Amino acid sequence: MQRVFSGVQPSGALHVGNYLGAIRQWAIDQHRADSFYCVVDLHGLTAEHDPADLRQRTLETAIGLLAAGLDPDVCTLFVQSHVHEHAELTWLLECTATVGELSRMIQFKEKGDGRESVRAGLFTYPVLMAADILLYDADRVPVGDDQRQHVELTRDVARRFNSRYGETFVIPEAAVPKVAARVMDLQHPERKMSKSVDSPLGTVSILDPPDVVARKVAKAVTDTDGEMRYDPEAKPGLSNLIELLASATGRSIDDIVGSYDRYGPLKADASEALVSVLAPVRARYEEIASEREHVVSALEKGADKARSVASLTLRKAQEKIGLLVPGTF
Ligand code: AQP
Repeated sequence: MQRVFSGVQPSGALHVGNYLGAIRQWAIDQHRADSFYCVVDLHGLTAEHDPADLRQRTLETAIGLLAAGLDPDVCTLFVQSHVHEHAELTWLLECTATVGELSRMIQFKEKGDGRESVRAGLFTYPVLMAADILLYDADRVPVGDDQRQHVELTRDVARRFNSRYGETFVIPEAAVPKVAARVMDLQHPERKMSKSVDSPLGTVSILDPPDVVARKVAKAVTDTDGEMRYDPEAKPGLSNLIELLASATGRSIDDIVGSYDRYGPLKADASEALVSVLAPVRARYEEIASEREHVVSALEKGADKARSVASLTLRKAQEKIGLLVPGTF
């Protein structure tokens, strides 16, 4: 059976980009593959954060994932810091990755913006992500387009480790959806929708009530030429709405482009489609949030299962790289 791994940072409220670009697929994959999903709270330390907020958001993100359809009796859902092997394997991989390849990571360049005060963890974060994936022998990593480069790095580091120290890691593949792989901010369609960027009208949370979704979509920035065309370069705002409608309904982009000649009706249908895709998630969120003990016990069970797999991979990697592993000498 194929193994799947993916994670989400508790860096803010989950948005439709996270849901359509990644998490919706996770809920499908859990029934087809041995699936491990993780709230990557250690990644949440890479930017300015408030400790109490991080704790709260970690729990809320886990509730969001359960609301989005992850079933803890079917998949393994856990919090990254509950499995210490993630941090330990990271060191071995930091001694395998190079400064040159980490310097080429687009997300570091964008988020770091050349500032000296940026946390070192933001620079090495893709190595922690490589450890997340490799610990579980994942064949496939369902992610949005922004994480494609990090999965590529994971592959390079795993191949390098395997060729220097002997077969240790499974080489994973990124699985990126055909549409909605990079949902753009509704107000600034030249940049992606982001949890950590303050854009109240540009970001649609998975918990936004229908009237709020409708207002945000109605106000979405498009263009003035009025020509119905899918062209992410020249018409990013309109193309984003077309992709949202396609992803939420399963309709093809060509079909959508051929069905509208004005932006207004397209916006109305996109907002209706988003509202209906998000309705069950919103409804489940309230229910799950009121059963806190259930969430805590699901996460504990998930961490136990994750640890049982991760500890074996870590031990194998420690032996291969030349550490004197207790019990083996
Ligand atoms: N705008 C997006 N469109 C499609 N997919 C997206 N993802 C993120 N943003 C979009 C995918 O959601 C999964 C979880 O994301 P993450 O927690 O790893 O965070 P991120 O990729 O850094 O993006 P965010 O949500 O915008 O968070 P911040 O603001 O903290 O950077 C991933 O599979 C991601 O590809």
